[in-house]
Amino acid sequence: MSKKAYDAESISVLEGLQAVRQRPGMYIGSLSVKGLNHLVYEIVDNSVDEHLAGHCDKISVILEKDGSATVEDNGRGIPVDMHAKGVSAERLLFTTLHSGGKFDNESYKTSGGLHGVGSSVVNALSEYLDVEVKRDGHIYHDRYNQGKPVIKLENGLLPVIGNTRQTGTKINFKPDPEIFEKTYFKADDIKSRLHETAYLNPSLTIHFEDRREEITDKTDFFEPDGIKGFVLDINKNKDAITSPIYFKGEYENIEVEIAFQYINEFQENVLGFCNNIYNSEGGTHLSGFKSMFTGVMNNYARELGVLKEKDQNFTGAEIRNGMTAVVSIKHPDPRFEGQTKTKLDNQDAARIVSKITGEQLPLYFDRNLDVLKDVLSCAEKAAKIRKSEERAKVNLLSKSKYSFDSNGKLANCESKDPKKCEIFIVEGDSAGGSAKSARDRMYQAILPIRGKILNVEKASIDKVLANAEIKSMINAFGCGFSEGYGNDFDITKLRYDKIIIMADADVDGAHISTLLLTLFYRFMPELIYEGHVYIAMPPLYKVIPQKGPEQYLYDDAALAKYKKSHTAPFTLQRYKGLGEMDAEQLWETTLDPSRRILKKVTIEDPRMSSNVTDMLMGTDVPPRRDFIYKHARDAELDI
Ligand code: TSJ
Repeated sequence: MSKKAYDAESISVLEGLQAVRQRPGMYIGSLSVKGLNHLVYEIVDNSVDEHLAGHCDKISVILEKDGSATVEDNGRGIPVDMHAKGVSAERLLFTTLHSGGKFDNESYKTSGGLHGVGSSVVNALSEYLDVEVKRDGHIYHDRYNQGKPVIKLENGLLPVIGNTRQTGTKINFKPDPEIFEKTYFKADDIKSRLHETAYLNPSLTIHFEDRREEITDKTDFFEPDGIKGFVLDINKNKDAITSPIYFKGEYENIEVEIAFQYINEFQENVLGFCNNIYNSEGGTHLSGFKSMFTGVMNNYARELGVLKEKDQNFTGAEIRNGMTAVVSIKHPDPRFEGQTKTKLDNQDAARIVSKITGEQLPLYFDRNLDVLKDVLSCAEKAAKIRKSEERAKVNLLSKSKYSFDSNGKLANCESKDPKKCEIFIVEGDSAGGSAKSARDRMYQAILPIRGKILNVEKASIDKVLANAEIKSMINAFGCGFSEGYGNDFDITKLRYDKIIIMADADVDGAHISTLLLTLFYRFMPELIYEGHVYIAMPPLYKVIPQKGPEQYLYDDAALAKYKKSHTAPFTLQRYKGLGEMDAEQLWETTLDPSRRILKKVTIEDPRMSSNVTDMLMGTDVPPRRDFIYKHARDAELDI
């Protein structure tokens, strides 16, 4: 290529990265912590590819004190030799936008998680990115600022900064604060993703270090038991009915690995992965597994006489009642569809997962009849519940379908425009009364509930639906409810944009909030996924200085701060509960959209949140306290 042609090429390359900086959201999805963490995953995935290609067994991820991240592997090292286009292959990798595929056609495509970004996108969005490649006896160095190379090449080749017998790649990059709203990586999320990667790659060791705080957090993730260990980990605090069962197989270049275990719970948790990427919307691998599993188990149920001639087959959901499963496949050419492009779409994946499941399941169950019977009794339990649930639903619908608020406690708002309306779920009749007179009647509805609502984690479906407080919430929201075996929930019918939980700022209040969140999470999860659920933050204190304005303080930290900055004497009023505030105070502090503080409830990782609900509602107190403490700090405030 002539010098001129190359210059033209490099200009268009820079324009490509400039486009990434101009519209970062298009390439990384989110500019908050989620997108920030994604940069790390994107880089790590390259090393995992090198592992899948059979050349790397160690990856290290370090969150550095200066806010940068270092990812290092012991693979072959990114090729640094001159590429056809007259520039080091490494330069090309970091400066060209590529849509998957990378430049190696033998390795698996990583399919690029949520948004298919690559190393060049990370480079474009980094204040700096530093590269060290160890190969051919040398250590090569390269560096970029905001995606632009800062090192001049000699004959198109990278400078050598040392010699070594080792091979590998080390990247150190600092997300650009001009691009990202937040620049502090969330270590817990990164750790849990790395742990997951370790389960999916049982011969890979991933070292993690967080050096940002005084005490360095160091962990090695090495999971030689693979996805079987993953299933055990997901179920670690559960009452197991079977041991984890594992099988694998390969056809037409598609590798399939499956592990599943039954626990004593009325739900299923089946997770799908393709080429190490979690498929939150599921896909063909899961449908192939599920349909064959249902078929095989119904055959067994007939053979064993668990189902009599007159009985209907078990439904798939009944057969998976209590099942936790991980289905992990490796596919040479995965395709994705769905709203977030995380649903596997390849038909051959369904066929081959189904085939392998059909071959392997009987090999196991023919020899383990006790386990088979335990699994079938889970399905029988589910079928029984379904029948009582159908009866309960009929009752609920016939009693309350046409009465908007059957027990008359809802003080509805006047507007019928769901986008503008909010509903406050208020604990206690007296606080409910104050809230009713304090509210903006046009847009704010008040639903008082009495005392502690039912813990739905522990109750059967007919009890849940018979509960008056729960019924009045389902009626007020207007969308019905969903449960494992049928989905009658319709979010488009939601009557309020915000559902605001208003409970006292004490332990009992926190308990009521958790009970409500559990209810929503189990039966109306879309409310949370789509960001409609909030927690009101009533103030803990009011300070009345001898001179100057009165002020509400929302937590102890705010009080400490106030004490530091105000030395003049003041009276401190502590609110014990919402009931202590009069209507005006309640309006000023908790209802008025321009002054109140709301915490938006979000679920960051659906894989872990089921465990979280469980932990919050379980009997174990210390982890719950830690959780509330930790999340109180990083909850998103909607002010
Ligand atoms: F994302 C990235 F590019 F920044 C990056 C790549 C980051 C990190 C931490 C590691 C890597 C990476 C790339 N590790 N290992 C590799 N391997 C290759 O790029 C490679 C090496 C040799 C050959 C070959 O055919 O000889 C092919 C490839 C793709």
